[in-house]
Amino acid sequence: MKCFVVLLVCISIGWVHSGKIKLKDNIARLGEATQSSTYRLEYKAAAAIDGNTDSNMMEGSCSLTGNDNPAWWQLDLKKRYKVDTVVIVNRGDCCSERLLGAKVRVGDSADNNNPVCGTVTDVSEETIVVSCHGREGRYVSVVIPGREETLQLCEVEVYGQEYKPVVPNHEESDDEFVDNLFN
Ligand SMILES: [Ca+2]
Repeated sequence: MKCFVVLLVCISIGWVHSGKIKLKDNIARLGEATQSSTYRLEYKAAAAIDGNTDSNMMEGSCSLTGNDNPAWWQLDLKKRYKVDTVVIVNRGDCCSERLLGAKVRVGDSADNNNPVCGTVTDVSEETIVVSCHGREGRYVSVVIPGREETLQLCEVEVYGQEYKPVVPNHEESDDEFVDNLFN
């Protein structure tokens, strides 16, 4: 009986733990995505945060803009985060070079002018990892500057922690000290 109870507890803890990991890991899934324009309805911005990393555009899980200057995709995380890593899955069935020069920006401005934490310079692999070293911000953008281009993203994963400001210790004033002494 004891063994059975222990087993049940272990299974319960494991289930809860794995649930937390899923929510904690890829914070992009908690946000809302928009883009400069949408080439066709099935290529909406949200397709890049649907949790499906299939890189074949024809499978319906990639975002695609029109031919814009600049073409951009933006994720609103709804809260400030310290962003450690952004993982981009590029389109795999065609035209991967379109993503060359794309800049990943993180910050609190909704206009895509936040500081750059990485530029795509190599599209030989479908999965591109950009390190943002804990940069703080609510918005994560992928922007192709300086030319007309179509931006295609089959998945964007964002890893980091919610930003918690450090509150300085409250120093007791003389009046508060007297109040606390006699109350
Ligand atoms: Ca996808």
